[in-house]
Amino acid sequence: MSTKALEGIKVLDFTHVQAGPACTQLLGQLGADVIKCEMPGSGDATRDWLRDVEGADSLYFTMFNGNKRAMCLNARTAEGKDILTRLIKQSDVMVENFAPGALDRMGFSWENIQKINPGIVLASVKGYAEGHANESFKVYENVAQCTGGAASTTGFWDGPPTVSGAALGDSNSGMHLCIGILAALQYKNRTGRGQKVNVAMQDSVLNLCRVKLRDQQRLERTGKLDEYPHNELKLPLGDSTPRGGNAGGGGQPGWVLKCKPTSPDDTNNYVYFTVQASAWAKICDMVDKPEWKDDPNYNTFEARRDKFFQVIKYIESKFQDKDKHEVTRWAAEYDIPCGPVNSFKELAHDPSLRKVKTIVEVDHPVRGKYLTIGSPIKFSESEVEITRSPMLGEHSEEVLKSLGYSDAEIAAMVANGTTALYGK
Ligand code: CAO
Repeated sequence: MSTKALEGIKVLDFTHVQAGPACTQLLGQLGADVIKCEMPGSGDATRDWLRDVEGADSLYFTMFNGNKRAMCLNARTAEGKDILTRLIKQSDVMVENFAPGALDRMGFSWENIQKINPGIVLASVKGYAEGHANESFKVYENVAQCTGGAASTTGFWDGPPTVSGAALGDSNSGMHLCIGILAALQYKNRTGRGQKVNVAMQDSVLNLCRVKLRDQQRLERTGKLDEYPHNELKLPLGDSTPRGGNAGGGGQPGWVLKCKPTSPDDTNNYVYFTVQASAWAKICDMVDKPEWKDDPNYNTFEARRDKFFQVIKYIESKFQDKDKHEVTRWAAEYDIPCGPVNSFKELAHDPSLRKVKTIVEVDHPVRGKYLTIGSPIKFSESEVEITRSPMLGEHSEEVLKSLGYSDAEIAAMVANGTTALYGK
């Protein structure tokens, strides 16, 4: 018996770019049968974005579309609408992230989809929530990082708003959508009823910026945010949650501290060091300052507030003869939360990440071997298998036949542009 958690769940994947594909890829990794539908000829635009191997699907595409089958489907033709209708009938979940209104314009409004399959879960990502003043606007990753509050609170106080390298707008929205789908499937198990699940990119970003809304309310109520660097550096706070550089986010203060480079061109020779209040005595032991332990000028969080950078500079001075990995191990000996600023070169080649299957190598018939990120969710029982992305139209014939179309009908649909078959 298969141990895959979502074995037997059929997903109609009408997604493109990143937010939707990240969601359906995870469903596929968890064992669902995901059929990605793409426009004949062109397919998902990301197939050729930032292409690094002539004639092969880009890493953008391959890294977000593993664990899926792929068929070509032009839902603008009458036959295409018939295929889509049959796919909707047999699916547990339909996922899409077209521009607002695009599915309705195709003739597949939520009302119509429900008529075709009342038990289906229709899951959508859009830039803004339904009913929001901007609900009809198109949105990409960094736009969402700005609209959701991440950019205005990231970076340094004297620099511009800054977007993160993490896909807070796209992949994060896809992960929220995945949670919504799993909840809706559970609801369907209980009630037999399908439903529509919507996730807005702005909301998904905002959901990760909860502590910044916390700080906005504290600022409005008290006019102070004592744990921000502004306090010690005598910078104006303004009237909105400011950019805090590498500050710790409030609970436990911290900063990035420079260490010895691992090589002459190492630009990531830093650790993140947390000055956890409960670990203060251990920090004093570690950096050879036992007298700070009982000094009322240093031994409480409040006492250190106006000398955080002085403390941090001193701790940093102790790291100059050790690289970030040595400092991390050293801090761990004292049970102090600390970690290296890993470069992508280090992450890509980290034997531990390979061992735990968080970075996985898969083989692709056209581009050869490539790295992708495996499931960050590990199960005691359920198998998570990571497979390569499909070629455009690789499974068109197989899926169309399973839907009941004959060879002659498929040939006619290829001829009129409703579908396309890989390699033919
Ligand atoms: N069959 C028929 N029609 C298809 C099709 C298919 N297989 N695939 C795409 N189309 C149609 C769409 O229905 C749409 O039709 P309209 O002309 O009626 O709108 C058209 O092709 C273009 O789709 P689109 O508007 O979604 O694509 P775009 O490149 O113009 O916009 C994006 C891309 C991402 C900005 C937009 O889809 C969007 O805002 N999506 C929601 C938010 C989102 O997910 N953004 C993040 C994407 S990840 O970075």
